[in-house]
Amino acid sequence: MSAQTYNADSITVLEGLEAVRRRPGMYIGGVDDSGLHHLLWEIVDNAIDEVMNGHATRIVVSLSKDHHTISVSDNGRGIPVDIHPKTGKSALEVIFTTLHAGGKFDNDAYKVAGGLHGVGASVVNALSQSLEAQVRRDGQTYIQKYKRGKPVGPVQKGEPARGSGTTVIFTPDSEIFRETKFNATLIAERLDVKAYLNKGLTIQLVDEASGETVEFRHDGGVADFLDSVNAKRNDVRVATLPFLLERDDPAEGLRLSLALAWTEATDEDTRSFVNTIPTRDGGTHEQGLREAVVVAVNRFMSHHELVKKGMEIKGEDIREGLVAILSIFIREPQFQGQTKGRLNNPEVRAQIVSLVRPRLEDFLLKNKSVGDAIANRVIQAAKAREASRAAASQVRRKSPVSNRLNLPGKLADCDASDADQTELFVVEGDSAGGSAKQGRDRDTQAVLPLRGKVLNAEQAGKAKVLDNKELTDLVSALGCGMGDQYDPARLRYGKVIIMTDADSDGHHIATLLLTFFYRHLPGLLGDGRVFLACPPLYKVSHGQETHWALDDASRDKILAKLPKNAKPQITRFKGLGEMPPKLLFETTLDPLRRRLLRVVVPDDDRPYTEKTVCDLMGKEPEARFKFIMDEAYTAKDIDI
Ligand code: 2B7
Repeated sequence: MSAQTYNADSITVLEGLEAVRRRPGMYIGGVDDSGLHHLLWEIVDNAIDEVMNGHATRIVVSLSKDHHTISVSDNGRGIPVDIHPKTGKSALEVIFTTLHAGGKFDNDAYKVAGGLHGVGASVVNALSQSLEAQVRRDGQTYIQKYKRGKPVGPVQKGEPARGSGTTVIFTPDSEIFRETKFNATLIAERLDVKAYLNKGLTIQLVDEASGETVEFRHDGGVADFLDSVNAKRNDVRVATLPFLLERDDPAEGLRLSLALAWTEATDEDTRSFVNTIPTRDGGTHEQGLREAVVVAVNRFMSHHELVKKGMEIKGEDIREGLVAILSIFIREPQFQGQTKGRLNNPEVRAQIVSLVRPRLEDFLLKNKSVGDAIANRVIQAAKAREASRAAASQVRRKSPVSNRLNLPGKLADCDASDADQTELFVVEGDSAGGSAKQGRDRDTQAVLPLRGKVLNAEQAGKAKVLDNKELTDLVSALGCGMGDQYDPARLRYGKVIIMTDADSDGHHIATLLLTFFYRHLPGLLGDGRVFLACPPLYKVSHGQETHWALDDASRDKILAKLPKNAKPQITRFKGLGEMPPKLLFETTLDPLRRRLLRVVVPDDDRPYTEKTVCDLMGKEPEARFKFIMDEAYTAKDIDI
């Protein structure tokens, strides 16, 4: 390239985009499935900006047959294409090829600075093997194509256009991403939420693979969103009437939509959004909401003298079972945290308190039966908290963690005490427990056999969980406490390995354990400490060769590889207990030979995870079984 065409400006441009390609994680979090979809969210968010500012009403997302290419269209103003006199480039090209191009082109109020501050388009372009931007403006179509972030040619005039808008078609780069196939279900869920948060917006999702088009439009806004969340969670509301608030205060620079309902659920589920960006880690707006709710309900309860003497009501009691949708629009959101999932604007907290608190209080006073139902729910929560505190202190007294003598009797502990080296096998049944105890490496491997089925922690309150011997034994063995008393520093084992039979009973027990961890020891999952062992189901012997198969499919694969007239011996293990200790060690316990699956909770999409746990722990055992089969085998194999 000659010096004339390759000027200083274009060098910085290339350096910028090269930096994105060299360290994509810095911009989109990673090159996994979540990073791949992040590209799409960036483009969709640019279209949503046009909607939020009142210039667009319609977005169409279209997935190609192979799901490797995606197109997004809006009917907004169309990205400007005029030439910037200094650079000699069109605004369109600048937006798609330079970092930090945001802001200059757009003085609109609610900009989705979802972490990338307007550089989304160029980041997506840099990480796409090909991208095409089409603009409809002033009766014309303008097109520019790019490869890996670099223009293939100048902006070209295309067909005459009716109306205005922007279309972006891109194919993520397979050199960058591990997997480049878009997930239609995940996309549909996200678009559905966007439609709830922008009343009057129509979003279409076209899947060319199935030929189906789904349309998302929710004129009921957050009120309908709350209904759908309640339905998906199988919530039982304590009062039929939800609290709804819609406010637009241009002077304060704040627009707010809020829907609240109290339910019989034992968790609190707040889904908050800033300029339609999910704020998974909360922030100042959620703080404001919490404060407003706690003060309003407290004042209602004391106004009607609903709290008996001697009973203490805490904020957490008021928030138990609360399901909330909070969507705000502000001018200059500042996001914080690793994944930019937390709102950091300090002024927002007080703005929300002063907006929500008096109106919620007024609502409760005017709808006394709703207020009473909520008050009863709060009192029930306070009583349950008291009961579980009493039970918890009992458990602690029974088994102080520092004292090995107080570990559960059926635990076969290991000799080492350094959690970096130790592992706890949680095993189904005494007979498998016996095999594991004999076969293990006593130095580093401990075994805790479970008798019978574990309590379903999804359907039981904390007090009941603390009453369940299998679970309290497990917590005592782990030593790290549970719930808000979880302390990773006291964890006695670095790996917690669930080892159950490879049948549906075994899967069920593993599921119940995972549910318990998810609800009461989420930190353990978050720290990547929970694993599933993979015991074989078949042994295939042929002459001197021995093969192990985890399931029918891998058995068939092994058999297919044997010589045509081979007569192999096939042993099917009915359960772990049938396996001699030495074999159990060789196939499932030995760190050098075994396969473990690490259980991770995708933090990409909280509602999705929640839904999975709900499905998983719903009435149908089939759904649970399917979950374990699907998730365990799609989980990454790890080699230890
Ligand atoms: C900061 C950048 C990204 N932009 C504009 C105007 C309209 C517009 C956009 C867009 C995604 C897929 C279809 C402003 C903003 C660039 O400057 S981006 N529409 N849609 C979009 O990206 N959709 C704009 C002022 C006057 N006229 C147009």
